[in-house]
Amino acid sequence: MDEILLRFPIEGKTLSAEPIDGGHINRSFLVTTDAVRRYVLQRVNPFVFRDAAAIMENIRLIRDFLSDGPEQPPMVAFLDTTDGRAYAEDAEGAAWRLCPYVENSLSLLRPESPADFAESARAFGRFLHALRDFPPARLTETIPRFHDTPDRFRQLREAAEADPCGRKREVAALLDFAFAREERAARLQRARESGEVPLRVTHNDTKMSNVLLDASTRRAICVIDLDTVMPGLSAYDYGDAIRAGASTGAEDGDASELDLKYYEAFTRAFLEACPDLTERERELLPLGAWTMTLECGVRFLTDYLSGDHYFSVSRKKQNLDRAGAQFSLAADMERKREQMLAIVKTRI
Ligand code: GN1
Ligand code: MG
Repeated sequence: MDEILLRFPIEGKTLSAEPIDGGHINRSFLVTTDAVRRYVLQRVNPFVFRDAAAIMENIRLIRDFLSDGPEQPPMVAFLDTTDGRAYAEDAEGAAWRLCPYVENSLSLLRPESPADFAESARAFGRFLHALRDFPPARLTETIPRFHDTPDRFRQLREAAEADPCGRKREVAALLDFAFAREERAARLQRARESGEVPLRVTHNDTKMSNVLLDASTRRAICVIDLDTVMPGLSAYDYGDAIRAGASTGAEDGDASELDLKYYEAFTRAFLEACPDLTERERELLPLGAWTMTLECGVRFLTDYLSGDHYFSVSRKKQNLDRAGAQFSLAADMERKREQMLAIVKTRI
């Protein structure tokens, strides 16, 4: 790591680099120096992101676009290396990048109040809205078919058939749960293909922890983790945020339910920040929440069956628990469907 840090124009001498927990894919470190500034150093997971150059180029394009626009939602800026590159490569070919640490900020795994959650809705909503005129086709799909739910089901089916770790029997009930919903889960993808809702530039990983809050005011500072900013649907960003933030339990915890207070707080703030969603987009938001929840469970379950190579785990059955928690949340959304629809339809 020291050798990597030497390739960036850091102020002062490095004193320490402490791991920052939270993400399931990349590895992040808080770098402290003997100067005033602190930094975040991040290793991009090359197994998940095959083309680091494309990610950094996407981020640059968005940054340039936003800094010219009227709304200018703030973004974290990565530093070029001393030889002018967007990242440094290690001996294994993995990309490392560096940005200033935003002092006095918080990244919450889960919102601590509906007000926190509404702040994340404002941040993700503003981001979506500010990029409404950015042509999605200019971005590289850093992970192709990322929110293509039918394709996620295909991968689950393949993993269950191959069953390389002999875990299929143990997860039979979860597999039944998922496959019983496969048809409905494909509706969002159909809406994308038929063009009934517009393709936008979306963040695609809108969990609460991907918004920085000001630790004193608890207002959103900016959204972070722009690696999966790609063409997508508004329902992805809305839906993934609800999945992660409006549940009563942890992502890898016991059965979760949908907390309607959080759901409503997020929905109001999101709709306010994105005033130009079409009627059809608005109608599809509850389906988006359910689909993103189920899809995430399908991805965790696929990874459990495949031997936990994608999402990092700190204990053996963590991906299994994550899948179970997503499915219980999706089941609760089925019970609360009418209430969800009513909240989305309410005009302020
Ligand atoms: C991963 O790396 P992180 O923690 O931001 C994943 C998301 C999942 C999320 C579940 C590139 O996000 O899609 O929703 O875990 N990111 C990628 O917590 O697969
Ligand atoms: Mg991410």
